[in-house]
Amino acid sequence: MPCVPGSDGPLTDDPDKNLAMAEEIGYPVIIKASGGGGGRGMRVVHGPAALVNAIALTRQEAQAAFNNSMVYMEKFLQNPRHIEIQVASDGQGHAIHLGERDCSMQRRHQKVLEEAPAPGLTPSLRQAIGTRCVQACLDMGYRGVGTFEFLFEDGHFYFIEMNTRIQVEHPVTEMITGIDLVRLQIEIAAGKPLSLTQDQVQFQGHAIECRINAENAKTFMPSPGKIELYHPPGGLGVRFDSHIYSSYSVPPYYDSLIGKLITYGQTREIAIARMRNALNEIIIQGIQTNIPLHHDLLNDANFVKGGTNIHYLEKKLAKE
Ligand code: MV4
Repeated sequence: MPCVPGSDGPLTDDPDKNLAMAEEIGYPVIIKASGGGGGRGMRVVHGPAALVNAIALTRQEAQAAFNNSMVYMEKFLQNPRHIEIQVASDGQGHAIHLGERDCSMQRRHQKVLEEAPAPGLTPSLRQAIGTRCVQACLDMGYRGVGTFEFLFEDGHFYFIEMNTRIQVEHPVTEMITGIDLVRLQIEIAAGKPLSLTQDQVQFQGHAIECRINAENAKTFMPSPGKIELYHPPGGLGVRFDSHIYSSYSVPPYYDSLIGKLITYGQTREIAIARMRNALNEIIIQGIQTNIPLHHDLLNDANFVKGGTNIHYLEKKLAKE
């Protein structure tokens, strides 16, 4: 598996060794807690003056938060995209990949919009990284659906984490493969051998998912409460996965995700056009939602061009 250049396992407490390692990798480096993930327990270090202290602090926080003080070092990639590979593996010697999703459009480690395929990724790169993930599943004896998370920069994939579950953004993969991932997961859990081979996985068209949250579109403050009026979008290539209805009360206790608006088209341009139409059509009254943010993104020249990195949204919001 291609990894970010870094320590070969957990760091020791030898300051000279750690300083030499960072020098060899090249600053900036990032110190990550082994027990962390999803953005928790990380510290970027820009030069040798801050390194030893940063390792000690990250270790302390990791011990307190995850009851695990192990930390490791990686080169810090400055402007990567977040691209992940969907897999399914039966633990009986059969594994397939279902291509990638680009999840770079995020704020504070919360994904906002995802798409498949990743703009600009070539079929040969897709096949190469997909095959690596399949091999990793076979080597591990992995059983279940899963996702290998990568940073992608300058045409190279760097593995960072694995998600051993179905994910919120799985519908974009379902739309471009026609494969029901939840069914696949249940079949695997039931002990059935994989019912699909890799050559039965064909990628067709483009899909985009906008996460609809009950929150203020500008401040991101949660906005629970009663939905007074709900009207869903529809039409060819439009899917809205949600539990809401007119008179439904969004409780204040959970994540603010209330629906996933997914559009599909033969091309990315068509998926974008259908998303713009669907965002115009959907009505959710009584609470605030982030639909205005999605309108803005779907009309953003850089998003429309495709291939924005993980910092794009936060930089865009800072400008406004
Ligand atoms: C990185 C990185 C840059 N270089 N690792 C953040 C969450 C966790 N999954 C890994 N993360 C990162 N690891 C190296 N070596 C930048 C991030 C990162 C990030 C990654 C994916 C999606 C959004 C992110 C936002 C900020 C930082």
